[in-house]
Amino acid sequence: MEKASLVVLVSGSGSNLQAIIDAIKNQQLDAEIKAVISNREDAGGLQRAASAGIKTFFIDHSQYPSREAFDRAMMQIIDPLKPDLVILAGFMRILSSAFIEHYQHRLLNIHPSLLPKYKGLNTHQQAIDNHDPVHGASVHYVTDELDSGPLVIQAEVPVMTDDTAQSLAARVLHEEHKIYPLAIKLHCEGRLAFDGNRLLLDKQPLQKALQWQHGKLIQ
Ligand code: NHR
Ligand code: GAR
Repeated sequence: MEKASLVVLVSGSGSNLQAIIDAIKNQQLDAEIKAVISNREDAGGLQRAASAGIKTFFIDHSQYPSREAFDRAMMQIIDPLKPDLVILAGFMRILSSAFIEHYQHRLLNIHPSLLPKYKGLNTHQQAIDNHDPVHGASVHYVTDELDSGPLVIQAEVPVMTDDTAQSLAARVLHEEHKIYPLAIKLHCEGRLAFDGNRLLLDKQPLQKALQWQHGKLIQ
């Protein structure tokens, strides 16, 4: 099978991007990152990409008259690269339906909560405030409804009584770095597919997310 091409969108430090770069380097993932795009010029993710010899693009959302105009500018960068998969890795702009439809079924996000709990922002503080015993991260395909597309993999972490949003975020991020490359690998190997809007794994409906537990994927 030909190596899959990826485009990664970031806004922040890019540690998930780094986990993907490392998985490719270590031959755990047979793919090539064609470009990394950021809406923030100071994103650590742009530096990580440059250090890995990956083409980078900075595109400032505040210079566009609408969300859709910004999204169309990103599409003009992405489309000539013909990616098999577009990856949101700490990308912080909500995307318009024009963008979502264009990359339907080949757009993945990682979200720092056990979806459907805590859609949107500030997930770690919400888990602490609600005294949740567990928290975690979810990889999902992106649909028009925010943080609600079909789930691929989830990982849980315990919430400690003395956790701050920062300490909890770090524990979650560690799991993110495991599950995101794995979900990307499943997509690139052609093991994930859609039947209408239903997600299939190895041709069977994926009723609930795969769970990452004790270093293994469990169905
Ligand atoms: N777009 C769509 N249409 N659907 C999703 O599921 C998306 C999406 C874009 C990004 C990531 C998501 C997350 O995992 C994501 C999922 C940003 C915001 C947000 O409110 C919410 C969710 C996510 C990403 N962003 C503010 C906005 O006005 C800006 C915040 C900032 O710049 O710091 O876009 O959590
Ligand atoms: C990650 O925890 C990711 O799940 C979250 O931001 C962090 C990015 O870290 N994403 C969102 O909150 C999307 N709204 P990174 O830049 O080091 O990968």
